Amino acid sequence: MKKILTLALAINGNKILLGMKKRGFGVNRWNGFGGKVEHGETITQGAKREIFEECEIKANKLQKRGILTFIFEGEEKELEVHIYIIKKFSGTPTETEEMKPKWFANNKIPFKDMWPDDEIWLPYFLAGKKFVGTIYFKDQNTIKTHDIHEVKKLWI
Ligand code: 6OG
Repeated sequence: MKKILTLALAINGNKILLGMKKRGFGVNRWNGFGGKVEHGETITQGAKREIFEECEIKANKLQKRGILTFIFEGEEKELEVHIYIIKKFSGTPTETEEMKPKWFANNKIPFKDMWPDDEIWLPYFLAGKKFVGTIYFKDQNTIKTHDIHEVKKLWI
C-alpha cells in the first residue's frame, strides 16, 4: 500500500524554514510542512493546503524538487513523499497546533533532531537540484540502505 504525502520547505537567502512537529508521525522532529494528499486534490494542492494548515503562510509558488519513497522494514505501507521548495509565499510563518516554525541558517541545520534521511537529500535540495530515490528504514531512527540520485526532470 502506497501513501502519497507532501513536504515543503522555504529558503530565504542562507536560511531555511523548518517546523517542529508537535504531534503525530515525526513528533519532536524539525521537518518541512506537509501531510497526506486528500481525495479530489492534486498533490500540489495538497501541499499548499498543508502548508497553510501547519504554519499559516500562503504558498503562491511551489516547485517540485524531489520524490522519495520511504519503506519501513516489516511494514507494508510505503510513503511516497513529494518534496517542494516554496518559491513565493505571503504571510508570516506562525505556530499552530501541529508545527512551530523557525528559520535556520543553512550551516546550522538541526540534523540530530530531524528524520535521518534529511541529511542525505537536503544537500541536493539546498544545491537547487532535483532528485528521486528510495530509503529503506530499519526503524524510525535507523536507515538500512538508500539510493538517491539527481535527475534533470521530474515527470509527475
Ligand atoms: P502527517 O502524516 O503528520 O504528515 N515525512 C517525512 N519527512 C522526512 N523528512 N523523512 C521521513 O522519513 C518522513 N516520513 C514522513 C511527510 C507527515 C509529514 O512527515 C513527512 C509529511 O510532511 C520517514 O500528516
